[in-house]
Amino acid sequence: MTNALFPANAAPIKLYGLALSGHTHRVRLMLSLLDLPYEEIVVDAANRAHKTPDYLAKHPFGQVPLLDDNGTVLWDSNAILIYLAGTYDTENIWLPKDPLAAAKVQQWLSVAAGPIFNGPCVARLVKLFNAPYDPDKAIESAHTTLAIMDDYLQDKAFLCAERPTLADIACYSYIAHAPEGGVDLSAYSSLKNWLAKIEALPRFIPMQSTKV
Ligand SMILES: N[C@@H](CCC(=O)N[C@@H](CS)C(=O)NCC(=O)O)C(=O)O
Repeated sequence: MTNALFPANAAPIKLYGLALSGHTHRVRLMLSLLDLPYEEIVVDAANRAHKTPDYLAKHPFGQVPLLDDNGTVLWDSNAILIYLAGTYDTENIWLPKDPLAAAKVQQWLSVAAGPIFNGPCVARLVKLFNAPYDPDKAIESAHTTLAIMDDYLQDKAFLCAERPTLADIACYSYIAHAPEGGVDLSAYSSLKNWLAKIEALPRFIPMQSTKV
């Protein structure tokens, strides 16, 4: 049974991504949670396929993920989450229509694009791909953000509501994989409970782990 809002004869949604990219994972996870048909096209990053004129015509920053939903082309993982929820959320739970509730989800999309990127994501980029960032600064920044989130989640099931929203999906991937960047999660019990609740959702799919 696939998503009731997805046109019956339409081709599967195309997701251009990378297996170890948390930005790609958050989109892959949302596609799965919404039970949408999709095919993933692995971008040949080693050969800089994401910097070719063809790819740059679709994504001016030459990054993954990129989504192509039968000709509707979108880049930026958080923007893609908003599109998917707005178009295919049969229950209207992932992105509330109420402006205040929607703004509260947006707060966490900004946390995902800012502090979570600069902390756990960058620490992992250094460890896995030798990215040219300061690892100590990224690990310290990760702990600052994770401690705030752990405290915030002490009396909450999810970031914005009793049910998961896009806020949780945007923040999940790089926090779940923070240990791969040398960021120890053991002190953050609320955060670990929150990760487990996301992992227990029907149709949850994990991101590939690495040996680091
Ligand atoms: N704000 C972007 C960030 C995406 C991003 O940083 N993607 C990385 C992989 S995780 C990438 O494509 N890096 C290659 C590059 O920037 O050239 C999003 O949310 O989609």
